[in-house]
Order: sequence, then structure tokens, then C-alpha cells
Amino acid sequence: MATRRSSKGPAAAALPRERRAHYPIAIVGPGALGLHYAARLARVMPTALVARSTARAAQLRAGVTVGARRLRPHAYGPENLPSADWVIILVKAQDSLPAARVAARMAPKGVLSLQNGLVEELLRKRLAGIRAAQGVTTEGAYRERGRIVPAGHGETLMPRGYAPLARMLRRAGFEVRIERDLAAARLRKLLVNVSINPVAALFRVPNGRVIEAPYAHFARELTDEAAAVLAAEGLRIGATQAWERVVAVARATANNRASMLQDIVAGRRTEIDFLTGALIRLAARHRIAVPTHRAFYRLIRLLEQSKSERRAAT
Ligand code: KPL
Repeated sequence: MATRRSSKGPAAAALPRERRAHYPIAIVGPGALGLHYAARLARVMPTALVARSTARAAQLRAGVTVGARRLRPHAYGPENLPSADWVIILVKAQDSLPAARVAARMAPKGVLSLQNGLVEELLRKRLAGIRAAQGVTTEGAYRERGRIVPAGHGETLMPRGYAPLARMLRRAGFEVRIERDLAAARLRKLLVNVSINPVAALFRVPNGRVIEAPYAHFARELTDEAAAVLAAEGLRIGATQAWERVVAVARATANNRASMLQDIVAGRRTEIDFLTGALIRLAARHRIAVPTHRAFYRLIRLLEQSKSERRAAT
């Protein structure tokens, strides 16, 4: 597919700065899930991938294996951004603001976040004047010895007004649904994340094991507590339905390593503040006790700390 400014395709890495390359789509965030989306999209259209630094972009351009294929992405750092019609943000929740700044500089028609947590308000503020929304994805992918392993076929939800982006993703083979009640879908995703991710990260098990003994006991308690909080937030969900939802996602992504587990193993900061932390703040607002979430919050924080202390000591 041709770019708007060059009929030879967006070989932008080699283009002089003044001839900014243009893409139909750009992904901000080359983590496991970002690379999974980028790899599929790149098979059917020029796709830009934006990394946090020029050095990281250069590493990515050298190639990365995603599934059975070698991807040589059109990767950019923040200093040399192309423009793009549509931007998908797939960075960690704690990196939302810099990612939104980068997205705005690509002058897009619309920005869709597919991040975990509840970040829509924050993004909308930062992207004032640009169509922006937080959708939901239940796709799964993880990194293993430098390669990306897609693990779990999910759904990508987005609001009305995103039909051109939905068509692109469908062309790339993603299952996409235009969702009328995205606020509810985001709360359902939060339910899944707060029930699966901390258990997977603490016990270092793949998603499928989280719903089996002995881990299921903890996951079920987390789900029950979360269901009560989310119902108070207006989500129409009972405890049984909530558990069925968690079980369904854990089964659909059985071989996946939850993002929080990947962060712990890699010694990175996790999204615990934006997931369990967010749920605890909602619970406090509704005066609902969530002792199991509080315990997991502290345990994950402890794991993060001991990892960084070990790093500092070496
Ligand atoms: O969103 C996820 C995550 O790992 O963060 C799930 C849906 C649990 C898939 O692993």
C-alpha cells in the first residue's frame, strides 16, 4: 500500500526528516502485545512501530521473531516520528502520558488505547481535540528468549467512530467488535486483570493454571471481591457470572503469561497500581472491604521491591 507522500512505500528510516513518512496505522509500544499487533498488521499494510528511544527503534529494525515469522518493523524513536491516520497505544498504563504525547505528534484521525487499567480520562485530557478512546483487547502474547509468542486468540473492542480502524484490524485477522458500552467492557477487563494477573505473577504460573487448584482459591476470592465493587460502580454482574468471565479468559489465554508475570520476571515495574490499586480505590469510595486485593497488592509491591534491590546490589 502506498503512503500519502511517497509512492515507493514508507521506507522512512532512510528518508530525510523534511519528508515525513505517512502510515495508515502506527502502534506505540513495542512490548509483546504491541509487536503481536504490529506483526499481523504489517502483513497487510505499512505499519509504523514507535519505541521509547531511537536506540530501541534501531534494535527493533534489525528484526524480531513474532510467532513463526521474522518481522523487520518500520520502527521509529520519538525524535523522528512519521504521521499516521490511526494510532494504537499499547504501552504500560504508567507510560500513558508520554505515549499520548507521541501519538498527538503523529497528527492522527484517531487514537485507540488497548492498554490495561482505566486510562481513558487521562488520554482524553492529553489528546484534547483528537478522537481518543480506550478500547479493550483480550489478545495475549509474551516474550520468551527474545522472541514473541502469540498466546490466546481474543477480541478487540472499540467504540463507534472507529470503523476504518476496525476494518484494518479485521484485514489483519483480528476479531473486532464495535462496542456500545465500552465503559462496562473496560470494567469487565479490569475484573479479569485483577483476578488473573496478581495470582499469575505471584505464583509464576500461566493463565490457564490460575483457575486450577490450588491457585483457583485465590483467583475466586479476588473475583468475588471485585464483582461486588464493580457492581457498586454500575456494572451488571453477579459473582457467578464474574467467575465465569474470568474462567473463560483464563481458558482462552491458557498458555499466555499474564503481563504482570512478564513484568516481574523481567524486573520491571508492574501495572499493579492501575489494576489492583484502581480497584482498591473504587472499593474505598463504595466502602467495600477487599482484603484479598489489599494482600495481593502488598505482595506484588514487595516482589517489585526485592527485584529492584537485588538489581541495585549486583
Ligand atoms: O490482559 C491480560 C494481561 O495479561 O494483562 C490478560 C487478558 C490476562 C491476558 O494475559
